Amino acid sequence: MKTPTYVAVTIALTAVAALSGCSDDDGGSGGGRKITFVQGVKGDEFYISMACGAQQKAKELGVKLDVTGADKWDASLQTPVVNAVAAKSPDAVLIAPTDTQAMRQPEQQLKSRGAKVIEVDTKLDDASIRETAISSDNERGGMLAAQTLAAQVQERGAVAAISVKPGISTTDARLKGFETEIRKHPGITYLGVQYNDDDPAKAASIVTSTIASHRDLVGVFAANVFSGEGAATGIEQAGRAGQVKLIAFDATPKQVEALRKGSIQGLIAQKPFDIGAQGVEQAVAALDKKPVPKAISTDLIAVTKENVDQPDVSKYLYKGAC
Ligand code: T6T
Repeated sequence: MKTPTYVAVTIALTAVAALSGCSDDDGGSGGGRKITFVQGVKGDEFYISMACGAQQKAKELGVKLDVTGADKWDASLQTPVVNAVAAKSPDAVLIAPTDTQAMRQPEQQLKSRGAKVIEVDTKLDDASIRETAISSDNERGGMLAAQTLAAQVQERGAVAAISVKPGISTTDARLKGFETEIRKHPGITYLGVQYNDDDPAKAASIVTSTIASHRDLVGVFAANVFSGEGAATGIEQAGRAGQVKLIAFDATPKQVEALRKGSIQGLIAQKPFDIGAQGVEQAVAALDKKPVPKAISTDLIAVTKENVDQPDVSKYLYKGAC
C-alpha cells in the first residue's frame, strides 16, 4: 500500500482532532473547548468587565465560555457553584476564589476532574493547584492609595480603612500596602480597618459611625467596589462630602459618579478586561501544553476628577455590560 502523503495524514488527524474536541493548533487553537469562569460574586461590574474580556478572547480562539458565580461574596456559597462546574468536566476553569483557604478543596476537585485551573484576581495560599494566577499588583495599589490619600489630607489628621473580610488575597494585599505606606506619614494617625462583608449598606453605616466617633477623621481608604460605594454614601449621609477625603479601589459607574460629585477624591482602577482575556489565553495555552507563567501581574491606574475623561483613562472604567 502506497504510504499516504503528509497532506493525507494531516487531513485525517484534523478530522479525528475535531471529533475529539481537541485541536492540532490551527491558530484558533480553542477548537470547541469548554471553559467556565467562576466569578468572585455576581453583579459586580469588576467581574462583569472581566467576563467581557474573557468572552472576546474566547470568541477569538474558538472557545465556548460559560460564566457563573454566587450571589454573595461567600466561600460557603461559591463551593456548591464550583462543585456544579466540576460535575460538567470543563476543559479549563477561570476562578476568583473567595477565600485563600476555604476554596482549596473545591478547586482541587476541579483539577482532579481534569480541568486546567487558572486563578484570576484572587488566589489560594496553596499554589499547587493553579496553572497560573493573573491579578493586579494589589499591594502596590494599596501603597498608591495611601500616597494619594496622604496628599489629599495634606499629611495631617486621622484616617481609617474599610474592607470586605480577612482571608481574601487581593483586599488583604491592598490593606498591607496601604498600612505599610500610611505609617510612613508621621502627621497622620491610622485608626485601623473595619470590615463590611462586601455589603455597601454596612460600609455606609461603618463610615457614618466612625465620622461620629472621630471628629478628627479626615480620610478613608476603601479596598474594593462595595466598600467604596458604601463609604461614599456614608460620607454624604454625614454631610462631609469633600471634607472627609475618600480613596477607593476599582472604578464602577457608581464610583465614577461619586468621583464627579466630589464624595470620592481618587480611584485605583484595575484592568479586569485584560485579566479576563489573559485568563482565557493562558487556559488555552495550558491545554495546548504550552509553557504558562506561574503569575501574571496586570496594571493599575489612578483615576481623579481631572483625568477621568481622558481616553487613556476612561477606557479602563468598568462596565455593567459588554
Ligand atoms: O476589587 C475587586 C476584586 O479585585 C476583589 O478581589 C474583590 O472585590 C472586587 O471584586 C470589587 O468588588
